[in-house]
Amino acid sequence: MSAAQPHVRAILALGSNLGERAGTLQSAVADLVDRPEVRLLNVSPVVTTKPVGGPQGQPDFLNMVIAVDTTLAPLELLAHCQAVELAHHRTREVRWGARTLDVDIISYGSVASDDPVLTLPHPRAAGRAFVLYPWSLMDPQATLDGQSVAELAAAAPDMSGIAHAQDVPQGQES
Ligand code: A4P
Ligand code: MG
Repeated sequence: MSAAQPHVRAILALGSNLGERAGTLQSAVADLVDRPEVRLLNVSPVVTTKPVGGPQGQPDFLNMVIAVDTTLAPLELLAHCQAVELAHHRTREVRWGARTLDVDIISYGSVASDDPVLTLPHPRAAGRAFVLYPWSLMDPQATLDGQSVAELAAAAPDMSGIAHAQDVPQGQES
C-alpha cells in the first residue's frame, strides 16, 4: 500500500469575461472541488475587473480566488484546472483574449518552480489586483513570496479598475 499523499494548501484564481460569467464561476468552483483529492477551504468575493492586456475592447472580467486543500501533485492539479476550463468551453485562440473561464494556480504550498508548463508561484500574480484584491478580501493576512497580499494589491497598477461584483444588479450582466 502506498503512503498517504501530503495535504497541500493551494490558491486558485478564476476569471471569466464571456457568457454567463457569474454562473460559470460558481459552477467552476463546484467542479474544481468535485473530487475527493480537492477540498474547498475558502472562497473570495467576486469582483468586477477591467481587462489587463489582450485585445482592445474586450468585456470586463469577473474574478475570484479560492483556497483548496489538495492531495493532487502540482501537475495533476494543473491538469484538473485545465479539464474544468475545457468543460466550460474554454478555447485558446488569443493569448490574454476573452475567455469563458481561466483557472490559474497562484500558489501550491511553498513550492517554487520556473517550469513554463507550471510556474509557481504564478509569475504575474504579484502585480495583478484582479488576483490579489479578492485574495486579500478572503484572507487579509495572506502573503505571497513573503509579501502582504493586501499591500501588493494596493500597489498593483490595475487596482483602480476593480469594483465589487455585488454592485452589478442581478440580470444586468453581459
Ligand atoms: N502555466 C504556467 N504556470 C501556470 C500556473 N501557475 N497556472 C501555463 C496555470 N497555468 C500555468 O495558460 C498558458 C499556459 O500557462 C498553460 O498551458 C500552462 O501550462 P492559458 O491559461 O492556456 O492561457 P492564458 O491564460 O491566456 O495565458 P496566461 O499567460 O496564463 O495569461 P494570464 O497571465 O493567466 O492572464 N484581466 C483581468 N481583469 N482578469 C483576468 O482574469 N486574465 C488574463 C490572463 C489577462 N488579463 C486579465 C485576466
Ligand atoms: Mg491562464
